[in-house]
Amino acid sequence: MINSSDNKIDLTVVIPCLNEEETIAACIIKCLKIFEKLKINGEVIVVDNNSTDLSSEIAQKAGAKVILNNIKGYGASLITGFKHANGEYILYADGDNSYDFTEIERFWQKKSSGYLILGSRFKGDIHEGAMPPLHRYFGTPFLTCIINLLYGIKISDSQSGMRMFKKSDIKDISFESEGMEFASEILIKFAKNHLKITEIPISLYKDGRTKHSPHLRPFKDGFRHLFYMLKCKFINV
Ligand SMILES: Nc1nc2c(ncn2[C@@H]2O[C@H](COP(=O)(O)OP(=O)(O)O)[C@@H](O)[C@H]2O)c(=O)[nH]1
Ligand SMILES: [Mg+2]
Repeated sequence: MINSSDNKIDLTVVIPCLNEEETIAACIIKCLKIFEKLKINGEVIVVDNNSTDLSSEIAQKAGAKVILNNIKGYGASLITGFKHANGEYILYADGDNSYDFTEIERFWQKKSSGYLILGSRFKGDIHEGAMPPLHRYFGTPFLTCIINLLYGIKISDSQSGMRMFKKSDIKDISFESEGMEFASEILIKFAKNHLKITEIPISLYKDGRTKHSPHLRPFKDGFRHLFYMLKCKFINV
């Protein structure tokens, strides 16, 4: 962690982590290097959800602050991470080495109050083996199309896992999704609160895992996204 004398943190990177001992250190090291390059006073927060491997120990050694979160789920971990973030801005991305944290530089150049900066893999590079064809040609385009139609937004990648916003922009927003549908919730809440969403191209690589498969369950999580989008539009108006 890099702290200036006045101790103001510019950027908090939040990484949700469940059994990512193979890749978490590489992600943190990239963050710390980019903080140094851009002279950002940054912190990395890893939110670990009872990993059964050495993720927490490795993350701590690599220079992150580790928060152990008992509530299961991707969304629950991010919500907890946001609460603990001290940075003026918050960026989050996966800890499986599929996103390139050196691309923080492009997010940082675009930083702006009132905006969610959404990394679009469809406007950038999706490397070989990085995204299953079902997600690339059906699931993500379908969910993106629905969210655009329902909420009057115009994005290309609703399922992107790399995003940045100003912490003060979410101070009056309460998030509720504990699972993967949190990716939709944050877009919906930004749209409903008249905040803007802007995209920048990012790269997606094949994750660095060899011991387990992704935590995302395509059909179950896909339906949770869809249900959440419809619920927010027609029930919790
Ligand atoms: N703390 C925590 N992290 C999670 C949980 N589920 C997934 N993650 C993390 O969230 C990120 C996204 O999960 P991933 O399996 O890569 O989903 P995918 O990229 O959509 O296939 C990874 O860094 C995971 O380790 C969870 O229940 N708790
Ligand atoms: Mg991932």
